[in-house]
Amino acid sequence: MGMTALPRTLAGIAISVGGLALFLVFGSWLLISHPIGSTLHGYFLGIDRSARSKSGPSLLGFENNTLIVLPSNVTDVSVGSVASNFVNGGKGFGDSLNFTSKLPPFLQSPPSKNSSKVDSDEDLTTMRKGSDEADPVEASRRSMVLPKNSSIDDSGGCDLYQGSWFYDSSGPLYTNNTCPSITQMQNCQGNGRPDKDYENWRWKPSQCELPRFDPKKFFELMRGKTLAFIGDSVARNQMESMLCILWQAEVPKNRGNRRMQRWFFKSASVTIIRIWSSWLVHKTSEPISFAPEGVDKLHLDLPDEDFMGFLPSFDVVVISSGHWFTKKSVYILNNEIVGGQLWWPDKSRPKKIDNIEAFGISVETILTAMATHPNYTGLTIVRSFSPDHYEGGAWNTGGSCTGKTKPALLEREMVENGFTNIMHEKQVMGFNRAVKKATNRPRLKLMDITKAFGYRHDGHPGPYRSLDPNKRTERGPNGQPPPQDCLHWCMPGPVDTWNELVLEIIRREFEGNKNSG
Ligand SMILES: *C1O[C@H](CO)[C@@H](O)[C@H](O)[C@H]1NC(C)=O
Ligand SMILES: *[C@@H]1O[C@H](CO)[C@@H](O)[C@H](O)[C@H]1NC(C)=O
Ligand SMILES: *[C@@H]1O[C@H](CO)[C@@H](O)[C@H](O)[C@H]1NC(C)=O
Ligand SMILES: *[C@@H]1O[C@H](CO)[C@@H](O)[C@H](O)[C@H]1NC(C)=O
Ligand SMILES: *[C@@H]1O[C@H](CO)[C@@H](O)[C@H](O)[C@H]1NC(C)=O
Ligand SMILES: *[C@@H]1O[C@H](CO)[C@@H](O)[C@H](O)[C@H]1NC(C)=O
Ligand SMILES: *[C@@H]1O[C@H](CO)[C@@H](O)[C@H](O)[C@H]1NC(C)=O
Repeated sequence: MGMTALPRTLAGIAISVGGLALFLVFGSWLLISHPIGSTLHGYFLGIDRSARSKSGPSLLGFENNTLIVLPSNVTDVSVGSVASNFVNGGKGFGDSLNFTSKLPPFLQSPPSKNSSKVDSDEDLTTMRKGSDEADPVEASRRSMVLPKNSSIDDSGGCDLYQGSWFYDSSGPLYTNNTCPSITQMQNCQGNGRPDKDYENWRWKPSQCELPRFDPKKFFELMRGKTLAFIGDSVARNQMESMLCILWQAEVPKNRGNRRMQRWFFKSASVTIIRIWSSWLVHKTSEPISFAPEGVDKLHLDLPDEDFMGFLPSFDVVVISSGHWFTKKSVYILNNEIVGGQLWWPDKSRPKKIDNIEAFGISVETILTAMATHPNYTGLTIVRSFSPDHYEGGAWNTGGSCTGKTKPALLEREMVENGFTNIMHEKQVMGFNRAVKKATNRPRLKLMDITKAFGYRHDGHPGPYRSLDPNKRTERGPNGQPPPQDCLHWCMPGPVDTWNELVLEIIRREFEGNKNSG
């Protein structure tokens, strides 16, 4: 499903979430909101109505597109989900699928509060703000994915996300030997992966070229500026790819501290930062109502204050989330428990939202907060949901990307991933809502990589996750695949393309309408 198809799909689903207009004033967390009750009411009505009117072929289509590859025997009947409402003819909340099992817990390492690479405690708030910030181009303020205009970037460039992969023998931008900052789990060559072609495929947008990453160009555009990556371990994956690419031009200085990784490139005074935020929203652990101490409470209507405070010092933010919504947590809206993931002690009590809805709401919350922040004028790039490739099952039910050495070059070689598709839909919906509410010359861009990276089942570490010489890399005699990572991306590898896209978005934004291609 490409971007052009999305608006149709969304219209078909027609879930109107109503005005979940939660708006943050930084520091005091003042909440100006429509009554949450009425919002949720409209929300549920919308689902019921569309579910009723959507029986027949389109319902089946929806089922085929989004749910067909889920393991059929995964059942969690405690969670209401939009997906199951469609499949079950809109019977309401109660029947569902357990999306949790899609991802292995060992992949989702928590942040290291205690970075060993610290050499400075300098706080970010003291950072110099770039003074030579280019004026945003008037015409490029709107999103690239507004409905109906989705295939045309209004800054004059082509749609970067429609295209195909082609083999490029000029090789990757760095190697495992020329970049010292690759996390071992993503050092596929270093971990013994025998094939190498996955490093050589490049993305070609249909209507233009995506230039090979040119560090000189990047430094020129970003002179005096700060680029921050905010998110989970997949965001770290992307940040490290960026570091590796830039490292080839200049060795940076580590200026990290306890709260963030931070690298400084002296020649152009460019700073690259990474802040960990698993869900991007405010998280507490104190007991609330029937949820006890300990289990994470996610306040879906409040952004994560840990990074919001730093925003004014950032010029470009690449933000992403999603996979942690499969983890155990309680969902809170307006200080009320509205749902939970892998946590719902009282099965007789209905959940109002599931993890997929929670994700959509969180995206709207965080992007709205950024787009209405009075002191943040940076460019926000939302990296869309990163597809995993546990094909033929979940991580623990035989799903595997082992043995994939080439991208899926044909549409029919690509295995539809129901969880990815619906998470992507929710994210785009949340993004579009935030764009509508944005004030202050917002610069929000969706970097919509989900479809393009659906083809890259060859780009994950698979079983080559560690240096362990005794690791299993082949299927066992019973057909059981070895333990493997089909979520993160090898470095070098397809993830480097994300940073070529980041550079192209920055170039279009800072340089204006010129099309590179
Ligand atoms: C894009 O959509 C807006 C409104 O949604 C419309 O005014 C504009 O003409 C459209 N532009 C193109 C190029 O389709
Ligand atoms: C924005 O900056 C002004 C002036 O420095 C400050 O008074 C205000 O508290 C800031 N607001 C936010 C939300 O950061
Ligand atoms: C759903 O998929 C099955 C098998 O992949 C196919 O036979 C069927 O025609 C599809 N249904 C629709 C409505 O696309
Ligand atoms: C799903 O089915 C497969 C094959 O029948 C089985 O091995 C596996 O244990 C099942 N998983 C669950 C969660 O029931
Ligand atoms: C969902 O599946 C996971 C993994 O198979 C399992 O650990 C978990 O208990 C299930 N969740 C519920 C609520 O049954
Ligand atoms: C940091 O790590 C050291 C040793 O690894 C440990 O003693 C210390 O308690 C840690 N500090 C924090 C804040 O986690
Ligand atoms: C890089 O990969 C090669 C195999 O292609 C391996 O021999 C080498 O040890 C790796 N280097 C590092 C630093 O991981």
